[in-house]
Amino acid sequence: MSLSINEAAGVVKTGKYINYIDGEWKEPLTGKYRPVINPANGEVLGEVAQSSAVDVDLAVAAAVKAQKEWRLVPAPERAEYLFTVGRLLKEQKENLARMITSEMGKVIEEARGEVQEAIDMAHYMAGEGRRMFGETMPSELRNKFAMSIRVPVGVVGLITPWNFPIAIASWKSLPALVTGNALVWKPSPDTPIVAEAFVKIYEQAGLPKGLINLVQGSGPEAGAALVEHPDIDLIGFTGSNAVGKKINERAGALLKRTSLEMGGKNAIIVMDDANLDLAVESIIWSGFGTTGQRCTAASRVIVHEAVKQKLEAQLIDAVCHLKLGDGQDESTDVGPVINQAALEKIDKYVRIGISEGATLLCGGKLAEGVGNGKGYYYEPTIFTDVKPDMTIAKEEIFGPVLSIISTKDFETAIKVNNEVSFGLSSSIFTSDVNRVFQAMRDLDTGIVYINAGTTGAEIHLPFGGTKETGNGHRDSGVAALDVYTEWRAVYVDYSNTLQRAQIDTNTK
Ligand code: UN1
Repeated sequence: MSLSINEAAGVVKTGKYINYIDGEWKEPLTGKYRPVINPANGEVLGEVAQSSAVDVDLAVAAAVKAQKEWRLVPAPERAEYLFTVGRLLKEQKENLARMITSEMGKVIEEARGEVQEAIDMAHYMAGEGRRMFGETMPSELRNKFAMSIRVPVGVVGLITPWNFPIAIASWKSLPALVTGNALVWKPSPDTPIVAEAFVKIYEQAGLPKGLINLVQGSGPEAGAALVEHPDIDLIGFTGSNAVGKKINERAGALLKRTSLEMGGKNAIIVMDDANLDLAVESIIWSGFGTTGQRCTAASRVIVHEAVKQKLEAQLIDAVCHLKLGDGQDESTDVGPVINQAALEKIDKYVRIGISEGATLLCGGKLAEGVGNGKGYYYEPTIFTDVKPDMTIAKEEIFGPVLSIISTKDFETAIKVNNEVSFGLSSSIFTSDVNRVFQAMRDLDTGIVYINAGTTGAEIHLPFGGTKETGNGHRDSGVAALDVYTEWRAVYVDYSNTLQRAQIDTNTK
């Protein structure tokens, strides 16, 4: 078999990407596989298992068994494994980054940033092993002690996307483990290679067997089996709105917990008093970084009419300088999109934009002549004169397409930002301190940036959004502990008498 990408960096070898169940690497019982493709050049990187419910059953059984012992391990001791995971991620940072670029296409500098995000998360959540604060509070009765403590939820099913294949997996797996849960993880079938590498790091760190189980496969088969499984207590999901809704409906009927992080339609507001040069740089970075395939990517620019023309001219000029290509090349600015289906979806939206009357400023078509011609490249695209009710201004495209919407004032800009169905990230460029604080209050998104683009969330803050972006939960930050733990209220009565709350009190 030929070695594929960047042999020198010692990274991706063609091979079979299989399951990890109860501490062992196992072929799927289905015996089915599908190819893994490098989106930059169409090269086959290997094949990934297509597991089904029978594989999921084995993984869940292993997790149930392992969690029984794990929940009794003191959290600071659990955290020791996480510190080791952090160290190993750091040691293997470059290889992991190369893998990410090979299988999902983001440029290498961003892939390194993504691995760093997982490292940060490992260290942060390891620290939680010595915090994981509960509360103590006074009891209303004498000689009685009251407190709340966190207990693990149990066995957690994780379903993660391809766009941040290690960072998002780290946001969910690390807090779940440190709080005493066991896991069954189904990564995206587009990024099985880095998923395997991440599990190998857990294995190398000596994590007891059965605590993390990897089931490679598709959403409709392996993912659905995870949602259906009676021993799965919680589903942590990041992905499309359509799939998230289905998961929530089914999990709701089964009374399972869900933590869902779904799309965005994020906007950058540029006011007439903004630093335009900074706004342009940030729009390019948030709009076309990761080829627009971040949940946090900017896909709308809401610009004050007084600076619209100037901003457009500067954006067109900046876009011209973006270099498309294989992300393994350090000089590439914009990599491919994930696959053929994504390419077609993006192009479909661009056609809709044109037919609904938006003005194409640049791009608007598949990029030709990039690399060997077999990759999935789309030209960075900017529309202007977009009206808030146009399809391209409302729906998530998940590609390198920006829509410029003009606004006459601040209030309208906020209103336009808020009237989409998603609420992940938003941003405003202005030098008016009053507007800054109004924006912090009124932008209806889970993340708000002032004088910075919509991307770049840090792992010690809550990540997630309002409205159809999520279901009220947050990844990362201390908020993640609320997802993976239950609150337990504990009362210790040391009076040696029957004391009746609400009755035997002196507060009458
Ligand atoms: C995502 O796109 O789902 O805030 C994650 C950011 C990154 C994470 C994005 N730190 O852009």
